[in-house]
Amino acid sequence: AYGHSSILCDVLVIGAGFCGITAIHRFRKLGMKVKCFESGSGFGGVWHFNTYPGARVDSEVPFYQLNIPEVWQSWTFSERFPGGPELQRYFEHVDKTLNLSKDVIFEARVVDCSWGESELLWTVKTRQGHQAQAKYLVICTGLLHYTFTPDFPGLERYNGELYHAGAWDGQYSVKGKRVAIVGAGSTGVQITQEIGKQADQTTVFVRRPSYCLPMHQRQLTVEEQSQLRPYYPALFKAGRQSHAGFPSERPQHGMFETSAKERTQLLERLWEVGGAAFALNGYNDVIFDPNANKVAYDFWASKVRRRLKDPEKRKIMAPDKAPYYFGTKRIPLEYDYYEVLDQPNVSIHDLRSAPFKTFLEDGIVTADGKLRTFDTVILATGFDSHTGSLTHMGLRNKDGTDLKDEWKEGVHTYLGLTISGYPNMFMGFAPQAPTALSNGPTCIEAQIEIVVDMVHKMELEGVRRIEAQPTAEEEWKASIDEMVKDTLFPFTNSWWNAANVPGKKAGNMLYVAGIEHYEAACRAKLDGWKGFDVHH
Ligand code: NA7
Repeated sequence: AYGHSSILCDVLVIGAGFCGITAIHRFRKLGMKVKCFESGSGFGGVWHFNTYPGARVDSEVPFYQLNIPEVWQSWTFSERFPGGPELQRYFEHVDKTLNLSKDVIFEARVVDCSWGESELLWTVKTRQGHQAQAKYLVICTGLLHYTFTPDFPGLERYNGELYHAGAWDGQYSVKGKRVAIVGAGSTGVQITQEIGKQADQTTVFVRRPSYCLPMHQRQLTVEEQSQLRPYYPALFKAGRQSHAGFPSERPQHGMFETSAKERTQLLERLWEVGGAAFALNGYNDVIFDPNANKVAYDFWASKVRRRLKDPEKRKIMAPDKAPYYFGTKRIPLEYDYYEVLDQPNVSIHDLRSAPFKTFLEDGIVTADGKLRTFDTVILATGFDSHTGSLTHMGLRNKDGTDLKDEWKEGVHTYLGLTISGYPNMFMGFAPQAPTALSNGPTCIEAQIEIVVDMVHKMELEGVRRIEAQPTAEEEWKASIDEMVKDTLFPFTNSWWNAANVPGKKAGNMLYVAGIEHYEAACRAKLDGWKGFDVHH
């Protein structure tokens, strides 16, 4: 078709970020013929597409990398929390080391996937005219691929520079410009932290503030990484056996089973460690008990308020009463976000007190009647999360129904790895798994190892077709909903529960009990193929 010959392979992987790369590598090791379609022009997934100023990972070295010795033995990061450009270089190193490119077709956006029952093959087509057939389809398209732009009144009229952070123009400079940034999630925080230093005037439009934690960024030396490298296998293993992918230790007791003095000492210590320590190693009841949660919020707010001299800004970014429970929405890391916000040439507009009224050709009017003009508007408004990539690729079940239509009434998966109606199809880093609550590469490694083991088991047992049972999906959903039920997560809407896109069926998308439990739960099903229809 269209001048491309059809590819025939054992495994077709879609997406070449951490997940797709892990899949290509592991299936190759099984001796299978693997090919990959990637919509972008390079490796890295979110790191390929999110090139906005300030893009940086919030997971610290050494955990945010592939647990593949030939890759990590020959790579050194320069910072505790590596930035976007360094991560892109890392992916080039991965490509070279594993010789990946020969099996990846870039600029190949999948638009059609259909299952052929007679030949037991998936046929996958791309917008650019490629076609592939494979026994197994492994979808690694990530949680955050399709950008989300809210339906802001008059936005189409605005004719200054307009960017979504997820589709940044690398050449664009904001020097001397008046810039609006909409959004204060992880992306909004990172972009504000950089753009606020470069632009002439910056206005940040905030609906709910993020509860940012101090990154305590620092340079890493070659020597300290050489010294740590022998311990990587043990560290990666400990990550796999942990909740979030980082070895961590929480107090065994609740927040109120200790004296106020000890409590404050622990919180102070974790604050000094920086990164996600305050969230990961603090008291577990913060996520269950509103009173414990309030203590965490008040501690956080007292730290942040000190860094904002402007009382109005303080009120918006760290209000007296928490606008939502601490830790129930993604916690970004920052280094001088609050100092940047406090600059006189940076203003904050509180969208809760005065929402957008309309965008004009050259600016924005808010409900309080204020008109502000801008050269540039940057939307850091997030993504059609969890399902966006899966529902925009013409992925059809055995009866020809598009997943897009099937999931309108809600997401269903089995183990977060398969979907009933989609034989011999697997997903990594998809809904109903520990994904967003964990260190990406660790969760991915656990999931892809399970998928590879399933395929290996099929091959060994002469199983030609497996398919998840709808009842098994219902049980899976019930079990993960049960886990979240007593936590404070359901009280907060965000992309974590797919509630950030109006009209989309929201709900729990996460396996909140952590990677170690997740993996055990999945593996327990493999013995005897529990929950699967199996055909030899
Ligand atoms: P997020 O976390 O979904 O943040 C989106 C931001 O945009 C957030 O501040 C939203 O406010 C704001 N937003 C979204 N819709 C609107 C409307 N209609 N009006 C005003 N403000 C709006 O996306 P990010 O790109 O920052 O981060 C995604 C993940 O990437 C991140 O969690 C990391 O894991 C990496 P809200 O908070 O909903 O009030």
